[in-house]
Amino acid sequence: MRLWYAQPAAKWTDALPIGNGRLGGMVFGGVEQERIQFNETTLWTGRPRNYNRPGAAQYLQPIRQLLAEGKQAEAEALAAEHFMGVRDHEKEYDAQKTAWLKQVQATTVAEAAASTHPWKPLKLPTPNGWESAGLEGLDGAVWFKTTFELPAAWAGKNLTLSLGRIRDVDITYVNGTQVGTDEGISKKRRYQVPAAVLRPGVNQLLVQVLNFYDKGGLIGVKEQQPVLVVYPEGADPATGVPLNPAWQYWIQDDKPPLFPSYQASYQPFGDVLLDFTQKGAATEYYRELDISQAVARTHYKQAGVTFTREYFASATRNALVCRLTADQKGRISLSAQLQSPHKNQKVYRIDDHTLALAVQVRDGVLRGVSYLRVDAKRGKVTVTDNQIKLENADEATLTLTAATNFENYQQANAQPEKRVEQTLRNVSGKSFADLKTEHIRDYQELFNGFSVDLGHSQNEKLPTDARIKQFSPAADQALLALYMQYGRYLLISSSRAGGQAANLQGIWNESLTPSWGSKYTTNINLQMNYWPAEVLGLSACMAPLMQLIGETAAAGKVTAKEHYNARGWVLHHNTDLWRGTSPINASNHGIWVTGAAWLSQHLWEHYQFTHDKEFLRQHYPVMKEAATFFLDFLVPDPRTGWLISTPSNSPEHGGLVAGPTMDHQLIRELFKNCSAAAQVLDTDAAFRQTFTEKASQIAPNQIGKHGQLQEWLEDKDDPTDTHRHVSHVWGVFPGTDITWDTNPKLMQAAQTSLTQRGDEGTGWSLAWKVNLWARFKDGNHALRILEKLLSPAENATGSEQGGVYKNLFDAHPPFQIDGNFGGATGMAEMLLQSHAGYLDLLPALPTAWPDGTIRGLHARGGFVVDMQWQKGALQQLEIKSEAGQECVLHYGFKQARFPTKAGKTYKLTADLKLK
Ligand code: FUC
Repeated sequence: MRLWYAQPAAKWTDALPIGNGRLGGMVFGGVEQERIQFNETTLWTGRPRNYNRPGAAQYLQPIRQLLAEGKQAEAEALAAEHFMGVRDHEKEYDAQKTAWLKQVQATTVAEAAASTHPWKPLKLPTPNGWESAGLEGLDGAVWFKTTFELPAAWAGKNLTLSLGRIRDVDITYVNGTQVGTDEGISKKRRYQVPAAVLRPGVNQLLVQVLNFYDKGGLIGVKEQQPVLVVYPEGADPATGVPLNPAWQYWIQDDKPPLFPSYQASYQPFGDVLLDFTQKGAATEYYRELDISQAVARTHYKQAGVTFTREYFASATRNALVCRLTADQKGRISLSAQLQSPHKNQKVYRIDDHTLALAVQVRDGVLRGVSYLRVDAKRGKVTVTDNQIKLENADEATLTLTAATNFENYQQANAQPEKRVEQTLRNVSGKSFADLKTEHIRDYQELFNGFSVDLGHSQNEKLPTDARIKQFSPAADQALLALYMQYGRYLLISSSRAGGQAANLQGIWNESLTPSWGSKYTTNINLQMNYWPAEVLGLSACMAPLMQLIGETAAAGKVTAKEHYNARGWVLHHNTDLWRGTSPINASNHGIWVTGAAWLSQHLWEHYQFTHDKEFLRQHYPVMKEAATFFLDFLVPDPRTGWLISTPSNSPEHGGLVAGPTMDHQLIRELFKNCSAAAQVLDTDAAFRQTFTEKASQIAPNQIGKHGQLQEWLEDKDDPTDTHRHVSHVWGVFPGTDITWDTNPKLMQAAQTSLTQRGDEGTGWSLAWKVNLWARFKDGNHALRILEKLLSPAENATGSEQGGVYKNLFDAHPPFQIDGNFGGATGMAEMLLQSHAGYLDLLPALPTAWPDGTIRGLHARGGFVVDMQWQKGALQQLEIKSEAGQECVLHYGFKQARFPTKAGKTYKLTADLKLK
């Protein structure tokens, strides 16, 4: 239950995550300097606004018509123009951009070259943008300069200058003459430099880069190809002369107009930096994250003194707490600072113990305030407007709190100062020991309900990074058990009642421009985040998702009306803090109509796992409204007469289409679940009838010419296509549309489809495949994919692949947390399934897990299962009934059923006989 390392974190994905659902911290554990990068769950860009395009609905029929006529390109073009949601700033942007360009281009190249500007050195290229070289969040006009030496033999020749890819625009000058300009991140800049421009000896190169949003600068090229070179026109680039690597840059203007954005991005908040007075080498270093307690620790010896730090994120107090101790008195001396990547920020003194950081996001209405308080045992504390100084203390406790002015998705009028003051008052006077005891008790209430043991090996003694490097399922079963528990740890840390739902990075993000905005992608990723919640006993962590569903249901009602003239609610493939529900990005993948259908499945599943009728009564209207949308939206396919979903998309694959298989599975399941829910609640008899009828008219799953389950209405799948999304097998997992019992032929076809897609993938794609192979009941195949999910994400060449970082964070790449959650769920799915009307015990047990014990697996029907197996065979079984439902069991060919009483535990033999 520990992740541990023999050295401090060198980068963010080495650092150890702590969190309480509202605050997240990444602990680096440095010796001379500690860094705790932190987040607050409501600090996002953006603001409450209308995301829907007024009048979009009038284009629905024409788009449908074009698709029916087989004119996909035309349909996408029409949709791009009239059907996508509204971007923030889209109205004013063009005029502002023109004015800004005029202003930054008024500077001549001669003026720009002046050495009086504050030029600074930079190593180029910066493959992930200049952000990765420390220019975090920089957009604007930036000049770059360097030189190159012209070989005498090239005199009189035209040259080619190769600069690689540049974000977003470059205007390139040699010796003051413009030699090229281009726009777009995919273009590889290769410019002709006419002989007449060149000089013997040293030549000057200046590049003005205009970056409007997101990452910026000279980003090189992905494949091996020399860039930042000059060579004679037509010659082999490899024979070229490299540009002088001593590049310099000057930020001419960092305030371009705000770029139009469809949705908001999750933001970092700041960093706590502790600079220790004690210098010198450390011995006996280790740092760890103990996930049984949710406490991180750093430990080392320096100059004969043993130093220990402990950190945790208290949910009950909403604070990050860190205590520093030493085994000798008076040895703790440090200066503590607060920093932030936000340009708009201020650090100031609050009182004799407290320093504050205030930040304001550049594009949006949210601001945040964080207080850092230091309480020391003996020693001296001084607070100035930029730091807290601590001298010669015996020990010290740091308390960090943070809050924003976010009130709810429609209002940003809260008082962050009041919030942090209140939190600090709440903590003051409490001893570290009491806070820690309280924290552990609170955390373990959630964490302790589950345990897993899959076997042990020598590798367990290794530091976690070494275990990852040496990982194979046979060599280290315990790393998989740790990974499973870590998924639970991460969910508890990033998703608690009162906070926001876990986003693409859970709650941890250090970048102002995180990939995909670190928001909520609803065509797989957000849902995957919550796959472990029910089965792994963390139902309580669903609360923020339930809230998100309720709020997107309200917002999505407007989208249903504006875009489809339909009743009910609709959610497309993304949402954010402000609950955007309209289609975003591009029409070839942004128009996907079944986000609400998928989220509604989580409501029904919650009921299935808990049999909480009150919950169902409360949330049934949201399910029903999601279904009502489809009553209006589905249309008969002109060819077959089946009801189909059009326009839509098989997530991010194949463009805008009529009738993707996934939609039909989702809608069928939604109708079925609504009908079942109405029956449980004894309501809406007429509706039930409609749902049942309509469900039977929806286009069925079809088997195609390659034996595959068709991804689309037409039989056009490419069996060599290894696209990461496997949307059409949604009905196998997480759906229940296709099972071995109800339709073995379709199950076989789905398996063929998955085989054709292959075993590789991004992190989440691998995780999905683990669950799917578990449902196919092929445990060995599932384990092979788990092995890939746990492979090192960073390989020797520095490039990244799907797998895990040193801190066991999942790599898409980059870090994306869904794979952690999906992977943990997949392991549960290998050991217990309950979607087919019974509890299926050890349905996909791999041969590499001959012996094991698992306690606290949850099953539909409100059952909690403890199992022990040996040599691949079930030995002991205990089932607790929480809801008093009849218990139906399958184990291989054995079956049993018995009535249960709520609250009672039943012991069974391996033959499924009640003891
Ligand atoms: C979808 C996926 C990507 C990524 C993104 C967050 O767009 O296709 O792989 O996971 O969401």
